[in-house]
Amino acid sequence: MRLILLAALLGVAIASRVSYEGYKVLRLIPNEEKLQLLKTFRDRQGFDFWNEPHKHGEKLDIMVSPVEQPSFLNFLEDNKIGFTVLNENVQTLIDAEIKHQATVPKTPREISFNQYYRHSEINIYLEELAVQYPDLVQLESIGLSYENREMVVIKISTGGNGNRPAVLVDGGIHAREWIAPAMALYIIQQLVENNAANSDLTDEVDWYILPVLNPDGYEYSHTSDRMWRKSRSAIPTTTQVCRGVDQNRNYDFHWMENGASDYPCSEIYAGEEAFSEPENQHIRDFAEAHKDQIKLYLTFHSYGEYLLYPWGYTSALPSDWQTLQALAEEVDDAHAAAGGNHFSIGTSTNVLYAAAGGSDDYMKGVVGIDLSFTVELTDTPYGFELPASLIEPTVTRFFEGVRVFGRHVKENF
Ligand code: 0X9
Ligand code: ZN
Repeated sequence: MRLILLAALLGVAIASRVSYEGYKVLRLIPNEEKLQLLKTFRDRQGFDFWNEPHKHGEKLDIMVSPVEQPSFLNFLEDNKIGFTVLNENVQTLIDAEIKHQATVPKTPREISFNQYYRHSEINIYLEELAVQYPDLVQLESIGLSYENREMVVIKISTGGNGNRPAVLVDGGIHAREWIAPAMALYIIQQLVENNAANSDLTDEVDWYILPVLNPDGYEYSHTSDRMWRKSRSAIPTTTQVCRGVDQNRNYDFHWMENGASDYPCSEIYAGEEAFSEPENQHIRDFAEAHKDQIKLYLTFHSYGEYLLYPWGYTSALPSDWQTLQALAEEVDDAHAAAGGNHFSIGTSTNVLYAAAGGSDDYMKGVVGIDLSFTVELTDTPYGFELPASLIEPTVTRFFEGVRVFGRHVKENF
């Protein structure tokens, strides 16, 4: 009887997840004219652009539902748009991931890099570090998410009373980019639990790290829809069907000018107004409160292996672009020396696409943190569905880049 009940409950849990059975990911390399045609599919049901339409000559990955595939394939043929199939069935990967997550053993209050962690587990780990390393770690709750999850910044500092230069790091602004919180966690683990080997990064520099900037979306991507990107807010008193805001279009700097949508069902919906999202308000207030100290801002995303710096709202270059470019190149070299691929480096607009209202632009343009970078980790056919076996190689390699960022701050401020 119990077993039947359990099976029924499990059935409900599985049934309530969005299924990606038969969804394919197609990779296209459209020219400018074909790109314009493809953009018309941007907000259509059954289509999910895994990356924004890039400049021509760049790859564009689109996930297409089984229902839409026949007509879309005809469209591609009619318009002579070539493609390769990056992924035959997204659900196969998701099923493997769910199984792996359920079977790999978890040690309470410890962290490893062979699995992804839930938001509550991440917070428990941070609390444990604060207990174990009281001289190195302090926690600050910066506020609650829309669904009342506690957002905790870990401060890693060996002294200096808040007068040392600092690095601000966040991950997980986009829910489905699971490698981003994992990267933030690895930096935390290395700076705290492995401090003896990394003491040069903390002897003169403080670190503020928020592993999950979109906790509601992150949890939703674990429990209900693996491909969720946005926050989970809803506009009260409306019959709005689509929830969530793209938090990386919601910052108050040239908001909605470029590469953002005012349509609530769009994946790049910028929100009813700038800073409509409480999560973004909290990190903004935190950055403002520590702006004299913070010299470098790093925000982790996936995927595509891009090292980006402002601006994302315009193709114009910031006056100090050469400093940003040189530092990114040094980071890239360290990453490559550790066995990683080379990143594409440049401003968001010029290397990727224009998109205003991003956190990187805001931290530089409004808060005044000159050194501001978006890191798009990994470039594999798995896209966001990065198997857990690839977490460790990804985070250990990029940690070599993080060292370069940390040393730069140490040596220049
Ligand atoms: O579009 C984004 O927000 C980022 N790419 S992602 O595929 N992870 O969604 C890039 C953001 C770059 N920065 C700005 N456009 N400001
Ligand atoms: Zn992202």
